[in-house]
Amino acid sequence: MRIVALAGGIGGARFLRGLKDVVSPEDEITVIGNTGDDIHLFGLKVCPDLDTVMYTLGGGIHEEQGWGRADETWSIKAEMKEYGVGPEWFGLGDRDFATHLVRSQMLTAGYSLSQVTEALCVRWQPGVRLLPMSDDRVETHVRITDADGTRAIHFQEYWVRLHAAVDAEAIIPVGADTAKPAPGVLEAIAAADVILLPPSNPVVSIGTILAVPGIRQAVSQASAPVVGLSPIIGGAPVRGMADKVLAAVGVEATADAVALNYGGRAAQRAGSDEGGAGRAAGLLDGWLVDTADQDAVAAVEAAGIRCRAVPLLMTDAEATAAMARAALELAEQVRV
Ligand code: FO1
Repeated sequence: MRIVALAGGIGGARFLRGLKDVVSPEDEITVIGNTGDDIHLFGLKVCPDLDTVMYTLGGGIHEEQGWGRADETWSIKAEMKEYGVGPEWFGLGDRDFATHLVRSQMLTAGYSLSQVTEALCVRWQPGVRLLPMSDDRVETHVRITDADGTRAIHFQEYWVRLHAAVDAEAIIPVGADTAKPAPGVLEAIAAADVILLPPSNPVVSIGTILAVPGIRQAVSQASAPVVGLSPIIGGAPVRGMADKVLAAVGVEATADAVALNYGGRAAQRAGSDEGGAGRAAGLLDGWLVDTADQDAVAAVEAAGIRCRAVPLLMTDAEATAAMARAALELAEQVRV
């Protein structure tokens, strides 16, 4: 079976680890990774979401943090501080720097981000095919207003330096409108037997992937069943600050609101939906909510999206595997 997952950082990577535990050896998993979190620092290109998937599935992740390397040291960071060269707020460890050095050296030599990612994965053997959503530069910025006035700042500054403490007025995936899907992305979606939307941030992770022209349409028109898992449990994000960016796009931080924002596609699959002018094409056939959100099931089903309530807290490997199993089961139930 060919499984395609659109994934962001920590939540997505952890889910994928559980997915790997439940699939058979002959199944292929293709991950389309978000690159909107990418940031250029010290002349290097850092790809947080691609690296989190690669390190998590490859066994190098710092487990508690969910990002960066295990057994990290910080000599380079300390030396940069001595030189007074910032930013200090983004923690790049010595081992992690090697990834960014190899990536940046290859990009400078003319390799594409896809080729670089493939090369880095030769070392890490994540057990999935990891494709960047695009080889073109896309960087998510956030418009905020604070004492310094209204301005757009890089997503990482909003997330890491400000801890999303100020309201996000707008989320702008800079470059998305002219970006092209990376080689193999549209083909993987079209050839998929199952498409999964893991519990990643629906705005800045999965939303950014869908903002690359062609990707949302490809998912919406895919013959494979599309099943998502709610990143919101009991009205709050499990980790991170998804509620802050959901507010920026006018979506309530509830399990059903996130599903409705992705939209259902039962109507268009039945051929009865002429696709309202300007309305984004619906994506979902199925949606998993946590047992705490049992009362959200009816609203999701009313939108033509099959919905089930199962435990969605990735407390350990078994819980995560059970979630992945539930998602694959729901995919079979909604397969037309
Ligand atoms: N997140 C933090 O909260 N603090 C950090 O200092 C930090 C550094 C960092 C370095 C490399 C990397 O790949 C990720 C890093 N992250 C850090 C996490 C990052 O902000 C998030 O993983 C994603 O961008 C959001 O999913």
